Amino acid sequence: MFKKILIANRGEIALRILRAARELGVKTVAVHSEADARALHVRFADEAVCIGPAPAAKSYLNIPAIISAAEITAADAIHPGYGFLSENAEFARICRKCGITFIGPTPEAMRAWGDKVTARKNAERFGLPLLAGSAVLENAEHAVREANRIGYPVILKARGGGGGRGMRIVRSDAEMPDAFGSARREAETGFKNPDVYCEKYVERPRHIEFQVFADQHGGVWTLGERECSLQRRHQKVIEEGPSPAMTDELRTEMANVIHKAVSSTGYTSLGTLEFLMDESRKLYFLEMNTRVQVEHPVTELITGLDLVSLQIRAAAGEKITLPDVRPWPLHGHAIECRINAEDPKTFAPWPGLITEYAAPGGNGVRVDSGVYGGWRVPADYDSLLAKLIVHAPTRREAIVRMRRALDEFIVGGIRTNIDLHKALLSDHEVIEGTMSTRTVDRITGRAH
Ligand code: MV4
Repeated sequence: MFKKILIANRGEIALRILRAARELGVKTVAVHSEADARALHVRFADEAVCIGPAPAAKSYLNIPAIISAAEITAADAIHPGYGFLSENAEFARICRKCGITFIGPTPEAMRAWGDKVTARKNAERFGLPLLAGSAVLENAEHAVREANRIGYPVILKARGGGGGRGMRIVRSDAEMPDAFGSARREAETGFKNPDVYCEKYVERPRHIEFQVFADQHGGVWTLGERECSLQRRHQKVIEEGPSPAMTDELRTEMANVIHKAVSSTGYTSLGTLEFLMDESRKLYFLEMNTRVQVEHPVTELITGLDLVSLQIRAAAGEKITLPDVRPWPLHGHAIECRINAEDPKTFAPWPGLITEYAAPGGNGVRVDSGVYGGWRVPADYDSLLAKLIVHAPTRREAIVRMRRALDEFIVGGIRTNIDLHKALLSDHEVIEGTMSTRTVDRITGRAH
């Protein structure tokens, strides 16, 4: 096992990793920006190093400063959390070169799955279901030819993309030249790679993702799915597991194909395979996330596993002895609400001083938070304050429990999206479990 882990992140995920490390008997190093000197992760860690000014580019994305902090404190591993450097293959490669274990997949695996065209090729080769799609499009005429082969509507996507940026829906030949041009320009500015490809567009999809975990000794576990359709502008708002649209039969089938794909590519560590589900409940592979995800607690509660602890143990080379059962048995129902500091009307971030803070508790309630009363939320980072996660025997009981917990949550001094969560959890589609990626827009009004 490692002696000391440096956590290259902040907020609730930094605390989550600190806690797992402490329970494994591993010392911890926090890094922080000047804006985060009084943040909770700095207070909880055994040691803390300031790595630069508030802007992330100068601190949490500052590779030389982070590597220096690891060397000065003699940390033997770095956990990147999510966001920031977590999917940066170059950072993982530099860690390896410096003799520091990057807690995540290999740089080669990150590069292969991070490139959407290679990811699609891998998926095809190993039997994951895919939407009809193209290779990289050479020019607008090529795009028109491919769109006609696939059939409109199609969606243009950036090869280096993800998270929805640079996507264009195209419904006819006439729209293609402009859409192709702007998709390429956006891909070039956003991802420093102008390559775009196209795919059949699914109109009202659900977003369903499968959690996987693999050790370095050939052990691979597929740990059920999460339903993440409740999103606004590609930011997830509520996640739950299991998905209300999943059947035992489909879950078993997916667990088998995913197990095969993950084993065949030699993938290690935690990973998430994202799928779209169409209205006939067919699933199509979209992309793989090669990091621990914000919503991992949903899977922890329904599987009974500590995913972050497993991720650290696997990175240390431990052979993991979990039962080889497929699909992994799921217990009860979990829901996660992301509590953000934001303007309830415009959804703009609302940084500032938290004057009052009391988190809910009681049976079946978990709060992963990075904040406390008296702390000032900086304007420099994303607006996630806390994750409120509930677990109950059934979906219906989990919704009731979440409403009860939301009613208990006290955050004073800043605005939050707690009322949005209450509105979502009283919407008929959400209650019935028939939501799609359009549901949040309908409830909030599309004007924003
Ligand atoms: C799609 C799609 C429909 N058809 N691909 C958005 C994020 C990126 N990971 C993929 N995304 C989508 N890809 C095809 N072929 C619709 C979306 C999409 C979406 C996906 C998941 C969750 C929310 C979404 C909101 C809008 C669009």
